[in-house]
Amino acid sequence: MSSTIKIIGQSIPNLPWEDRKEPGQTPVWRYSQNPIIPRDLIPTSNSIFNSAAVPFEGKFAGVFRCDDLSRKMILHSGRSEDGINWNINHDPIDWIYDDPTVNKSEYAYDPRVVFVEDRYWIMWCNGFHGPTIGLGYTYDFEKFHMLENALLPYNRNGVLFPRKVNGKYLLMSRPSDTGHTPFGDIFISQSEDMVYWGKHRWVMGPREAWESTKIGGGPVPIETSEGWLVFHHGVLTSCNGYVYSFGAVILDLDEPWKVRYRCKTYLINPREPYEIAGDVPNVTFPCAALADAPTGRITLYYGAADTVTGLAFTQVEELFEYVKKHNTEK
Ligand code: BMA
Repeated sequence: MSSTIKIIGQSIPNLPWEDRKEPGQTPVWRYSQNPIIPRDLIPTSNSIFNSAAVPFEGKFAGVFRCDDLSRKMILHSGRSEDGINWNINHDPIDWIYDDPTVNKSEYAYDPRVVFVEDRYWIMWCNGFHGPTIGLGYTYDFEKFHMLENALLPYNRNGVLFPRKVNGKYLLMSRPSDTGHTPFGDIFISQSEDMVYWGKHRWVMGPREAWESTKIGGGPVPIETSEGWLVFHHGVLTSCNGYVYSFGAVILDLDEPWKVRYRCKTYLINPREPYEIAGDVPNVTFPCAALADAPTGRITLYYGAADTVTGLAFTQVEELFEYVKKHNTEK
């Protein structure tokens, strides 16, 4: 079927994929073999979740949140032939940095990875007198360079766009507090050099019940002929604690702080056993998406119950149709 909505991006012929087996309530479905990454894949890991994968040299590479057995949150790199079965380095990423002040990283979690211009950029929640947005890069997933934190504490869910827009790099973020933040809107900051970030723009705040406590960016935005496709997580505070689901919005291509369509319903919410039971029950938290332009297929990596990692799939045209049909007016 030829799609009227085009993904502007690369072809990933070996995209991890599984056709939908039965109809569902939303246009996103889970991989039948979930979770793809068990909590103890490496000897030192308590849990491996909220992690990022990208196509790399015809295969796949990624940066993984591996909380260790002392429950420290640490980033490790990994490689995969098929995007499903991963070899994660047993040693954490050993960052190269110029200014020793920069390496004051008390903890690191929830990485995102994106290829921009000539290298793979990594953003994560970095402990620097409170959580903020860490920034680094690699060319080869062997050597990793850490730069200055992009923003001041307190901030989480830093997500770079895959290209400059109107001459500026764009970074989504979610200002927060020191703890389990009970609020949160998404903003976009702009930079000419990946060092100084300003011209902050408000994008959106919580709206529907499933995301009524706070929202935050998920995978790197996907460019399409109709706007930037952004998956975001949303949190509901139930009488039993936080519930993390995820949904989607379509942002304006030239001014991405303008929301074109916003899906009223979640796309995935915690309901499978590995999503509702784990170190933090009831969490589905996407941090990466692979988009295959020729077919419109999108594969999402998401953390489940802060313990393991799963895959979910969608198709761009079906997704846009659903988002537009369930669009919420401001
Ligand atoms: C958020 C982050 C995520 C985590 C979620 C649920 O504040 O710490 O990494 O998945 O809480 O615990």
